[in-house]
Amino acid sequence: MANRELSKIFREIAGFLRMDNIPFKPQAYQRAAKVLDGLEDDAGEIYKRGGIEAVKNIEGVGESIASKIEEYVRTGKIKSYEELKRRMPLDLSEIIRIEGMGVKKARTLYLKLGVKNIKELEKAAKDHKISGLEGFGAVSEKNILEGIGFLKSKKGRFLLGDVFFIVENLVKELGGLEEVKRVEPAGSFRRRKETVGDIDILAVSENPGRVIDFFSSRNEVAKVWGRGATKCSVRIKDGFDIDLRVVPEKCYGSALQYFTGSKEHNVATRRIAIAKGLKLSEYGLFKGKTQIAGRTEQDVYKKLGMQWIPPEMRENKGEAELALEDRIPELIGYKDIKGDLHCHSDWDGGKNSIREIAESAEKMGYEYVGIADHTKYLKIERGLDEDQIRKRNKEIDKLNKTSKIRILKGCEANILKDGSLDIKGDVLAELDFVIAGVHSSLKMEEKYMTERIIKAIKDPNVDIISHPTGRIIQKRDECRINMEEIFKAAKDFNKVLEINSFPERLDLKDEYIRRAKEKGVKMIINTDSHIISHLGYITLGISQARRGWAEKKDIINTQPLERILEYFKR
Ligand code: DGT
Ligand code: CA
Ligand code: CA
Repeated sequence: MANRELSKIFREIAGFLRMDNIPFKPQAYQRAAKVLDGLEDDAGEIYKRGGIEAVKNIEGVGESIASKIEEYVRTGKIKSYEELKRRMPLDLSEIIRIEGMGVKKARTLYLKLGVKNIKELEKAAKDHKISGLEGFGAVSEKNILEGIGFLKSKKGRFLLGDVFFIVENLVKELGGLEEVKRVEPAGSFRRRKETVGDIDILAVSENPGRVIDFFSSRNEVAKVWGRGATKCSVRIKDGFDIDLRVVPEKCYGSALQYFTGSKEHNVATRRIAIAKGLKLSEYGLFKGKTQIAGRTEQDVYKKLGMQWIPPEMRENKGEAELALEDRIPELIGYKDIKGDLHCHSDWDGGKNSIREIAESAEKMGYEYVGIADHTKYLKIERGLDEDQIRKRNKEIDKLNKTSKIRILKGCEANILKDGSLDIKGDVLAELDFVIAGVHSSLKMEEKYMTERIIKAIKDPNVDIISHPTGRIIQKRDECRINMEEIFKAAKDFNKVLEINSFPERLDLKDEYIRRAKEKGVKMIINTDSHIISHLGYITLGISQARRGWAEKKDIINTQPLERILEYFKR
């Protein structure tokens, strides 16, 4: 898995070069990092198969970057990178994770105050050494401390989306082993919580030793915390921990139930068992000394007199009671989405052309896909003005003549400070759908922010509000908004709230999804993709919808094209 390590190094190199005001090169490294993130083939394997020439064929990789990849694959490090780090011995990738801290600021703080890491940064801010520096002020000091507070509250938790595909691949590989009969992730990962502490994997095998050996000797493993006959615990190079447990088949179901949790859900189920004169543990459901269920999870719940409960609901929020009464809702399924309506194309600085997006969407089995480029207020995202939108629409019309799936014309307009949009209504009226979102002045008081969004909801051209609360998980709080009023307005004006699937957004979050559903508000699950590899994030949004107990009927893009168009009839 050299791709992820290389992409991290290239991002850091880009940062160091930007610090030195070196032109062009940083963008090249940044671009290569982005390509590596989305690359299916491993760059290390590509090199081993075809040498440096093959590496140069990777998009965005030129002579100089290819030789760095070669050096890394052969020696495990990159000399020029080590030198950069020696000259500027600061933990750049850590520091710039703080909202509002860029490389230039990190450089100034290092040169003037010797700040090398977050700990020293916090001390400098608390001692008020930063506010006096040029380019900083009392507000930056406050923002820095706020940002550090966020990182601390993270306490070693990881974004679900950052670990998701790594864990899925690992589980698939384990499943391919001859000794492994069954294998599944459990814990918060199986419940698809937005952040996870560690990953718990459960396997069935008659030869646990072999499975543990295979797992703990893998290349990705950085450290083995401990290993026994049937379990082991490791840290992998991506920084997170995995617990693997191997259990006998006859208690796989009860172990899966136990290790999926949540702890609170387990307490509730155990109490139900006790009330029936039974005992529930990871080893099975017992009547006296006899195991009466344990092989499958279904059976465990059934013998408890309960319906099987989807893991995403197991948070002790009333699901156990519903299961006893046979009232578990039929949640939206992972294959129910018929189209993604929030895709940025290369028209607004996204990575892929509309044709490429449509082809990928078709491969995902979608019936339609919506292009929602940024509009002009967002200069850094190369937002489109009225003329550019019309030009882009012509391209979409042309592509639709041959495209197998329908490409819908949309945009993601900016909700300005006063609630108006940054693009003219007559152009919006020509689109198939309009998303509107807040991307600026995020710190308004609750009353004004709420009014601002409601004004956009009332705009007859607007169909969808993107990432309604504006939060960035572990980085930025929700904007101050009265969500109850937003739900009411969305319901009254029949507008749709987005469930944004981007790993650090997941916005609406589970709690709000559940509330919106109770209020009868329609939602849409979108990815907000800027490159086609992001289209796969849809699964994360579906997970959150399921955690919010959403059903198919609550989510409009489970509907076929005609219904969607009818919905947006304008
Ligand atoms: P995480 O890792 O913090 O994101 O959250 P989980 O839910 O994955 O928790 P973890 O890894 O500590 O344990 C995995 C599951 O094992 C947990 O969801 C329920 C079960 N479990 C662990 N410790 C206890 C316990 O003390 N009591 C009960 N009832 N269940 C437990
Ligand atoms: Ca866990
Ligand atoms: Ca664990």
